[in-house]
Amino acid sequence: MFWDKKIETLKPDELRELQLKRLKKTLHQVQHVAFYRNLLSEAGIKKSSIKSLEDIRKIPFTKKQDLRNGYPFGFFAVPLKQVVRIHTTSGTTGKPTVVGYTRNDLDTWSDLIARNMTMVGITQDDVFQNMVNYGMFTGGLGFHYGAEKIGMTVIPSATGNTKRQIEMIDDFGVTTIHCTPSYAMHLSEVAEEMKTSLDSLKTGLFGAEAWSESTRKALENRLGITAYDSYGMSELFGPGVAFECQERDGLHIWHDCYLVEIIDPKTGEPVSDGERGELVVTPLAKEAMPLLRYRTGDVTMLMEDGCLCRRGKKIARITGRSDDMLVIRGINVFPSQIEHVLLKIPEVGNQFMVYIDRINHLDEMTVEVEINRDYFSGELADLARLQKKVVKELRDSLELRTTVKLVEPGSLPRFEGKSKRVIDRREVI
Ligand code: DLL
Repeated sequence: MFWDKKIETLKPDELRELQLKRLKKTLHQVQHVAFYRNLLSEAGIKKSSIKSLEDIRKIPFTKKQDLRNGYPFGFFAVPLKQVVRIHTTSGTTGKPTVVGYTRNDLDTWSDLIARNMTMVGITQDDVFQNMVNYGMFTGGLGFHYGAEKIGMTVIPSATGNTKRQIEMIDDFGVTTIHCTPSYAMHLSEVAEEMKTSLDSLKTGLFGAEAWSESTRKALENRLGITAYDSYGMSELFGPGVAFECQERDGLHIWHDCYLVEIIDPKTGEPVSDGERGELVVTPLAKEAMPLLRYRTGDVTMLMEDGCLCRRGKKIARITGRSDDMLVIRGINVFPSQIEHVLLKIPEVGNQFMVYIDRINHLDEMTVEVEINRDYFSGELADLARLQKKVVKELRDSLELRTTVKLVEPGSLPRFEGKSKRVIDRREVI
């Protein structure tokens, strides 16, 4: 099943030709961004330097930190009046990374989502409940407009109130849901408690965080659905970058819109198909915020085996990160952000530990931090107040609820070498 059959079934040489044409257009587009003008001129790259797709390797990488340095609109390649939507990414210390979209970008993005959903047999006959955050997170509006484009009946239920979500699934005859896999597990448990079998459900689309085959099996059994993995990131529009087809063995990545490389994160050199490395992507159809060789930080590989349904290499499920970014309930968190928040509170010291667990299928983050005796009395009432303050500061900055435990000064481990302040006890694979 195809949303855009012509483009989804391009022959390899036609695809390469289109990719090269779009790469050249992207090189032209990035000239409107000072960062890229400098980057390309310093690397001695002119338009004529890029004659083939392989020549892309001459271009230096773009990193998340570069985007942060450009806050807020430094990476926009069009005047602000042509930017019709802004999203921001979670997971940065201080200011977030801003991503912008022109009207054409929004159209391209919703087309990609429509391709994904059509690929797994979803049609305008389906009723779709979108159970993710509708704010700055790209998962909400991204899926919303893709589903509307197909003509599905869309329920923008967003997050929270699981019982109400379940009632809506039952009352509205929802056939397709979208959420994080961990929320889907929670939903299935609450449905069991409510003794509701959610009979109308057929399909679950899950992404924004890593999940395993055993979670897939559990979700399929508990919810009576077929579950598909969906991958994306804000800097590459959002969701819709790669998606499983009905084979559910690797994700199709839309090669006409994303030029993919897998590199060794240490050397920056390409790795062979079938070998894991960091995914590097050059978007080929972005107007407002074009990027060159963007290092996603996500670890995957190009799969050697093709697929019956579409041409082009698939990528394997994301198995981790090449940096220290954590994905907790779909929200990106860097340990440095936690440190940043704690350092601003004088009553606590700068020694902390973070534990991440999966409790009742939901990610839970516990932060242990030492009390700073110089600033803090240690009175019981003050202790409770301080604990609440740390929870609030962390929530305001990370947009994430955490459990905070205040501990005695000197009781947390000290590190001589590289510190290991985050203990991730979730099992992914
Ligand atoms: O998570 C976009 C998205 C929304 C994808 C809804 C899928 C569904 P960000 O908030 O910018 O965007 O986070 C991007 O999340 O670099 C990965 O580390 C992680 N991630 C996203 N999808 C998957 C997945 C959205 N299917 C970051 N498996 C990425 C593993 C994923 N990790």
